[in-house]
Amino acid sequence: MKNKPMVIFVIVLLLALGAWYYFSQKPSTEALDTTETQVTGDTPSLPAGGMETGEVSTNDITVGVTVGGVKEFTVASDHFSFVPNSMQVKKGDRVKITFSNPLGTHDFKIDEFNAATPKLSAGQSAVVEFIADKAGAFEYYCSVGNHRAMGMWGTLVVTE
Ligand SMILES: [Cu+2]
Repeated sequence: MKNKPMVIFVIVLLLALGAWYYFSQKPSTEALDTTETQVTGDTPSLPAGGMETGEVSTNDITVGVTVGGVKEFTVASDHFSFVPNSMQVKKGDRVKITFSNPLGTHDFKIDEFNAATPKLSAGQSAVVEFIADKAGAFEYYCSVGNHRAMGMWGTLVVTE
């Protein structure tokens, strides 16, 4: 078996080339490592003013998405709070709010605009739509039990 060392040499050479090829590709695979923050229903509840994910902007005011002239928001109950807990629109805007309720029994109300969902059970969602025809800061809240007193409210700011 005279050429056995030659076979081993070729195998080692191929392995070395393979390793070199693998490691030379590595920088491009690492670039895929930047995972984005997912917005899910189970973000832990934080005291007012802490969220930095998804729709909630860094200054904690959510301005919504404008679709066909309508300002659209999605608000979720999160234990005894709303996420987001602050929204902003302009006077005269038509506002559409989808309230989703993953857990417990809750509703969503803004008295000043006669906007209210029915009381929702876990897993339900409902939509309210109204025209923000006056400027100011208005509280939205849950009217179930003492939820509002427990902190289940937020602020809709209507600017001029
Ligand atoms: Cu509630």
